[in-house]
Amino acid sequence: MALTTAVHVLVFTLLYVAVVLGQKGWGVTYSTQSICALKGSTVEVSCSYTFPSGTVKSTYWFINSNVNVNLIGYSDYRGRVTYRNHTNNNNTLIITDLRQSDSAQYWFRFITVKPGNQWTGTPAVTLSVTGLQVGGTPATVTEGQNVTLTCITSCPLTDNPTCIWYKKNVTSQKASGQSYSITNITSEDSGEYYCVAQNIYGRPNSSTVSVDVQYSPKNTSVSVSPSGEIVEGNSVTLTCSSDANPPVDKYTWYKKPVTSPKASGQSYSITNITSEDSGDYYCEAENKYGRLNSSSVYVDVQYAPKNTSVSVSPSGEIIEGSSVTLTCSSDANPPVDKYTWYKKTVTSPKASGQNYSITNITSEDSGEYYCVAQNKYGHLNSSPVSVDVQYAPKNISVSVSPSGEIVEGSSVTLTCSSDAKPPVDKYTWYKKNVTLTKESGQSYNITNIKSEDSGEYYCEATNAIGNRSSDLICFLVLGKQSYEMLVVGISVVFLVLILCLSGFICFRQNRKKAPKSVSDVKDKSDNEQGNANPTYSNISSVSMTSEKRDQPDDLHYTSVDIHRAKMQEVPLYSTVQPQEQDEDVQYAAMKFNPPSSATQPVTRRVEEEPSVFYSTVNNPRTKMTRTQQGQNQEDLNTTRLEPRGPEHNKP
Ligand SMILES: *[C@@H]1O[C@H](CO)[C@@H](O)[C@H](O)[C@H]1NC(C)=O
Ligand SMILES: *[C@@H]1O[C@H](CO)[C@@H](O)[C@H](O)[C@H]1NC(C)=O
Ligand SMILES: *[C@@H]1O[C@H](CO)[C@@H](O)[C@H](O)[C@H]1NC(C)=O
Ligand SMILES: *[C@@H]1O[C@H](CO)[C@@H](O)[C@H](O)[C@H]1NC(C)=O
Ligand SMILES: *[C@@H]1O[C@H](CO)[C@@H](O)[C@H](O)[C@H]1NC(C)=O
Ligand SMILES: *[C@@H]1O[C@H](CO)[C@@H](O)[C@H](O)[C@H]1NC(C)=O
Ligand SMILES: *[C@@H]1O[C@H](CO)[C@@H](O)[C@H](O)[C@H]1NC(C)=O
Ligand SMILES: *[C@@H]1O[C@H](CO)[C@@H](O)[C@H](O)[C@H]1NC(C)=O
Ligand SMILES: *[C@@H]1O[C@H](CO)[C@@H](O)[C@H](O)[C@H]1NC(C)=O
Ligand SMILES: *[C@@H]1O[C@H](CO)[C@@H](O)[C@H](O)[C@H]1NC(C)=O
Ligand SMILES: *[C@@H]1O[C@H](CO)[C@@H](O)[C@H](O)[C@H]1NC(C)=O
Ligand SMILES: *[C@H]1O[C@@H](CO)[C@H](O)[C@@H](O)[C@@H]1NC(C)=O
Repeated sequence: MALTTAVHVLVFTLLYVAVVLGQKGWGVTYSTQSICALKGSTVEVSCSYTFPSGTVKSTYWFINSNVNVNLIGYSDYRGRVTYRNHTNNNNTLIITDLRQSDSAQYWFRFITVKPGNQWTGTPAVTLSVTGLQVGGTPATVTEGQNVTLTCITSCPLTDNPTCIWYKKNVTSQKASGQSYSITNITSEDSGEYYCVAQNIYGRPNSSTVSVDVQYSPKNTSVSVSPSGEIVEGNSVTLTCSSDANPPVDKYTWYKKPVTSPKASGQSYSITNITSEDSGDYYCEAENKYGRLNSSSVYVDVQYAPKNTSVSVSPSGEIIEGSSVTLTCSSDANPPVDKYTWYKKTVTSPKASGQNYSITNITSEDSGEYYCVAQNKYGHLNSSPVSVDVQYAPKNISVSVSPSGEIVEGSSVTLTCSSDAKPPVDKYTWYKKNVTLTKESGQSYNITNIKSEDSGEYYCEATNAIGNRSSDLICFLVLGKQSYEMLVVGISVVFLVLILCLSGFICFRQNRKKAPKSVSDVKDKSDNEQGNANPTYSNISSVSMTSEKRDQPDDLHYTSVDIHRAKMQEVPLYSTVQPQEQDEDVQYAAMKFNPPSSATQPVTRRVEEEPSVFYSTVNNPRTKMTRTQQGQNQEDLNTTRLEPRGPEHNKP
């Protein structure tokens, strides 16, 4: 079967078969009796003939035992047959482009001039025309196998032609030789192969053979459709593709980090996708030769901010003066690109940025805060957090009950009030600078009051943050008998006041505003040194005084003293010197109620006395020991005067 014999002809290796010579010297000798030739090639058959005498008239070849069919004129062989006459009674038949149908028996016949003298050489020459075939292809070829292709014919060829191997659609030759071995075959070796038997008479080719190299999945990959950004609510399809032969018959989907299958099928669709669907997806492709996982594809589901919240740092209570940072956090994809801060009830934003810091926080900063987180898909408000600024007591004041004059033997209640957060948990009462240790409630009761109880009182309010003291409240206890004098005193004072307001009595002071703190007072005092001289407006109190005057200074006057450079006091005097005389000391409670409270560090007691307004009624028989100026009033009836703030500044 192998291509071991010559492709075409035989002419040169004639084996002159002993031919039966005809009677009387007639005979034909063929060079061979049997020839196997390749389809498409050329065959030559020779013979020599003998005859007793005479001259040969004609020679020809015929087939199919039909002596009347000269091959030259036979349509099936038209153009493909040539006879070659040689001189020494030698003849050759040449058939080109052999066809399978040329397989037949071929006879040579010659005729001499003498009629009836003709001869056919028998037995005939047998010609077999065969196709070239490729053998050796296994039923299935898988990658890594060794495959040998062989050029084969159905009968032994008489020559050893050169076989050349070609891959179809690839024009260059792959190899030469009867066999072609492909070791460690790969998918690229798939294709159609044929061989060509090359010789001088032609290039007969073989039929093609298909080599189909099968392999397990390769290059498994995932594609996402639609491409581009994926937003919550979208539908997304993942498609698995893989190069495999035979094609993939099973796809399995996984989502990291879970290793159990999530779905099967070449496509995996997620409708109404949510942020929980974000993650790394990959697929496994499988055919009968194996399986392969793709690399993973990250599905990034984007969404508007969620779970916006505010945290406060430091946590715990917030004390006035400290710093607080509010931090907004939100889950968003892409991350929040804009944070806005609001305080409830305030419509305009307070700040922007993820952190909002309030330094030196004050009680006005107390309130509910929230933030709004925004990315390109939307925004979300946090729920509000409350910032509750705590502070030491402020605006501490003392009220006296009952109001009005205090007469010996009556009862008085002092009540301390203040603004504090958390609320005041302890009140301490002082008389002058002496602690009234027994009394620590918000109210301080004095029953059966005596003149010794006169004095300056103040309270100190304490909460968890600190403590502060009220201004002094001074009250004087009136003797019972001086009540009438008190009435007179009050009348005088009111008169004086009315006169003042009417412009008869003028005084000026530059005190525009109550000092807020001790240091403020000092500053003001320094500035106002030049104006610190007392201004007196004296009037003759015609209606109130009698004709008799006992003393040179027995004048009726209202004095206003804004001297305060040294003592930080702003006393206002209204001094009336009546001529009546009473033995008893006559006091009226005076409330010192300057507009501000001490704002010294909360743990320190305010040493300086605050502004004090005095109104005194001069009484020659009594001695007012508690005078701030040490001036020459000897006898005073002091009455209560409620300061009216700015009104005192009016000319
Ligand atoms: C016929 O002639 C050819 C060429 O001369 C020669 O090679 C061949 O041997 C001859 N055949 C016979 C049978 O004599
Ligand atoms: C293929 O041929 C190579 C080299 O001839 C040899 O090493 C290898 O073992 C063969 N493989 C198989 C599967 O026969
Ligand atoms: C070879 O080429 C022909 C035509 O050019 C085409 O039809 C055929 O599919 C090709 N075969 C291969 C295996 O590429
Ligand atoms: C077979 O081919 C594969 C891929 O080209 C290669 O990795 C492998 O080493 C080869 N094996 C042999 C035995 O040559
Ligand atoms: C073989 O040769 C014939 C004729 O030349 C041609 O038609 C055919 O396509 C060839 N086959 C191949 C596989 O090349
Ligand atoms: C793998 O597959 C992708 C898509 O199917 C293709 O673009 C790429 O060229 C392939 N790579 C290889 C090495 O085959
Ligand atoms: C593909 O991944 C899955 C899950 O991790 C695993 O069970 C399987 O063995 C992997 N397949 C291959 C071929 O590695
Ligand atoms: C999509 O999912 C959300 C949350 O699960 C749901 O509220 C909404 O109705 C769904 N929309 C559709 C069209 O199914
Ligand atoms: C804090 O605020 C108070 C009142 O506004 C101010 O007096 C004080 O100087 C501020 N302290 C600092 C450190 O800014
Ligand atoms: C009270 O204050 C006066 C003068 O301001 C002072 O001399 C005295 O020592 C103080 N007493 C106490 C107990 O602090
Ligand atoms: C003080 O007096 C008021 C009313 O007179 C009374 O309600 C209060 O309980 C008294 N406080 C003390 C501490 O005695
Ligand atoms: C050889 O040639 C053929 C045609 O080419 C003729 O038909 C034959 O008659 C001829 N034979 C001889 C003996 O001349």
